[in-house]
Amino acid sequence: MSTGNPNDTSKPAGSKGAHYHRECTGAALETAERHAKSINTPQDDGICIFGAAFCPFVQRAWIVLEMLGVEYQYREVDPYQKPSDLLALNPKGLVPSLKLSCGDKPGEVMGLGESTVIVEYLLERFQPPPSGTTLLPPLSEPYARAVQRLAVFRGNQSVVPAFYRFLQSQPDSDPEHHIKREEYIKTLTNFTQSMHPEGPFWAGKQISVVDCNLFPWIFRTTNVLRHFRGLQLQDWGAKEGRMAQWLEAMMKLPAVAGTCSTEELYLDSYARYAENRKGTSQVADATNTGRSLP
Ligand SMILES: N[C@@H](CCC(=O)N[C@@H](CS)C(=O)NCC(=O)O)C(=O)O
Repeated sequence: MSTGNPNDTSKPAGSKGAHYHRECTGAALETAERHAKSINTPQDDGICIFGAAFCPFVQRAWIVLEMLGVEYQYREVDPYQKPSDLLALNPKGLVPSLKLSCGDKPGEVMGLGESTVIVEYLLERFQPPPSGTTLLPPLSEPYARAVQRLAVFRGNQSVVPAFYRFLQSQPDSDPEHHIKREEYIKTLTNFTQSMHPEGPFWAGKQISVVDCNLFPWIFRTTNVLRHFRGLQLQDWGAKEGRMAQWLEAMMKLPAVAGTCSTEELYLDSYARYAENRKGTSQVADATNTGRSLP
């Protein structure tokens, strides 16, 4: 039997025989390996992202790094065995965290946490981005920028917490399980309805900060929630129509596909959430106690 302790490497957090992954797999592993080399010296203005293979908050920042085409180092850490250099960057010990030597004070290393703040920081710092792909409308269109930020804000308030409420709810013992399922589907329906009608991306032809920020949970709906909660594509409008078009367009982008591990990794990693094991994570604890997510 698994101990449920995510630090147990022999039979750690997954379901029977599941393996606790301490590195990415598949396309994400290739991307991580391409970015394994340290560029974070006081001389070279480097960025290092501290990430964990399974983490959707990491994936949103990672997609943005890839979309912008910037130089960075990817450093895989176990956020449940917080290494001291992670804690030095971010006292909460959460991933993603950025390690920056950004030249404001030469030689000084600075940390930054919170995935949505990290995304905003990257968008501001790399202007224009090396890839030429801007993920927000130009500064001359402040309203259009605000609308996209509002969609991110709404997604963070709805899709993200409802995902965990549904995943952690136990079908056999939670009398509200069905309600939580319907509530989650409703957040996805609302998100789909807020999309540009023609697409393929949220705002139309161009990928935006909205797509990058929400993709990780919607992607995990296609594998984690399908596997553990039986949620099929047709149940949430993803088999055809606008959501299907959006998912297909997102998965075609190398910056997105290249941050996805294989399905096995997600199923192993989320078994502890699906069984709602005690002490799974700060996110899981907050979900169980009705607090806002960390
Ligand atoms: N609000 C944070 C949440 C980040 C977060 O919860 N990350 C998880 C991994 S998905 C973590 O580091 N968990 C470690 C813990 O629970 O102690 C963000 O947006 O960056």
